Amino acid sequence: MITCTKELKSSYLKDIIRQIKLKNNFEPEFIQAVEEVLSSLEPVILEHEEEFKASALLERLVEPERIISFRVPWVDDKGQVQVNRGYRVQFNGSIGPYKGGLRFHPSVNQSIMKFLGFEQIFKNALTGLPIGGGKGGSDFDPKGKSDMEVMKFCQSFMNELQKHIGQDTDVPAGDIGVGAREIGYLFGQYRKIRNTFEAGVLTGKGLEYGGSLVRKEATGYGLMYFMKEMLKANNIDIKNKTVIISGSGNVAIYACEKAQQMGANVVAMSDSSGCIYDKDGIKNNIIKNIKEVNRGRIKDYLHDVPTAQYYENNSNIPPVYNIKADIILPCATQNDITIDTAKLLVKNGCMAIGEGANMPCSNEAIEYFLGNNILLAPGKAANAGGVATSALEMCQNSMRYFWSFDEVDKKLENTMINIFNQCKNASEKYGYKNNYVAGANIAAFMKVSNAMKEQGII
Ligand code: NDP
Ligand code: 2IT
Repeated sequence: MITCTKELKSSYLKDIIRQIKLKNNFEPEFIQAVEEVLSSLEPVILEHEEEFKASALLERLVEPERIISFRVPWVDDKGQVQVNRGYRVQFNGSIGPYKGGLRFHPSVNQSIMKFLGFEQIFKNALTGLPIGGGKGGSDFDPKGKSDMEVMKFCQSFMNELQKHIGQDTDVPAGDIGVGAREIGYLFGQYRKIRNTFEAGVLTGKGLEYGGSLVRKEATGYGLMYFMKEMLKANNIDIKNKTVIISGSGNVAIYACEKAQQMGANVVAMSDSSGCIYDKDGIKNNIIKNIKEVNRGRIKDYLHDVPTAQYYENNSNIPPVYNIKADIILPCATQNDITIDTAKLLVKNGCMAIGEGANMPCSNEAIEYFLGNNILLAPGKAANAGGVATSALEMCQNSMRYFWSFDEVDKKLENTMINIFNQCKNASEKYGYKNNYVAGANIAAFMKVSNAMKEQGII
């Protein structure tokens, strides 16, 4: 399905992909995300080629409505001035206020911001909730920084960001390196500058000041609700299946929790330094303590469970992927699974991949999985539970009310089942078999392109 550009039939599509590569020459992640989406849309584009061409629909779809880039100066604990670069990409607001996370990681650059913003447009459309696509962040590295330094950075970041966001304009949330602590500091600074308690301006807030129950768990839980539904549609029971998870952050921890609740056996998790293997099943409360409380390394697991094993990252294939499992959940970062890793996973007999992270599989890896009949739950559908619950947080903020844990959890589960059905139906309608990657892209594109069409050339 992710057809090579040279195999495409639509001359319009080929031309667009050529233009995007030329225009965004230095943005490989963005080109990768666009190529994956556009090539799978070919059957829809062929049906409407003249209409899309006349309104330059694809040209407009791949050009962000706005990119904001700004200086973030702050003073570290030694009194030295540090300068980082901040971003907000407001990609597409046709179905609601821009919505998407903030990533604080040293690798952040415009290419990564644009790929994440582009993915978010389609993900948000799949939720069925009124949210457009955006993303932001900074090359700031929270690792090893004191709380005070993180606070000072967040305050400086918000000094500029506040000019561009608002509950009806653009609503940021967390992503890599941005959790409850950072959202708290960002919200505090926004409230101070604007002199207003505008709860709906950020999501992922603490429960005491407008946060929603289940938001913390939502991406990981949602991933597993999607996975269960995908397996069920293929007559597979998740119970007793072996699972490995790449990453041990917010998404990974709650994917692990829900997988265990569903009766699966999670045997490995990782961070950027290495992975742990516990054949008796990962003790998730220990991982939570290491990552959520101590901000430590995954290796620390061995202090509590000396029978577990630790493998350091030292080759192009992260060691977590050497461990045999039925279900693979990449929940760390983009391009974690390259073609070499994909070949290894297939050789080791995996049956399903659930993308908790955004774009964790390279396009070649996706192609390889699909070609080998591996069930692939694409990130923009399978990890949409986080942003869907963010939209529920916005809804509760507007009502000045809140729902119970079970109420939000049930809405999340229904949303994920609905997203799975959209992927399945769109994939079948266009002649793809069990190709939920194409299904997600097509179902989302139909919504966004219709909204763009009805709003005219803007
Ligand atoms: P966290 O910061 O909580 O955790 C990130 C995890 O991934 C950590 O274990 C981290 O290890 C690992 N990781 C990050 N970067 C790298 C890297 N370059 N190489 C190897 N490992 C890395 O982030 P989240 O759990 O929130 O996000 C994980 C993924 O899920 C991201 O792709 C994000 O975009 C996506 N996502 C997040 C959502 C959310 O609601 N939070 C919603 C939907 C998608 P270490 O600590 O060593 O860096
Ligand atoms: O990638 C994502 O969907 C997120 N980081 C969550 C975004 C949000 O607004 O909750």
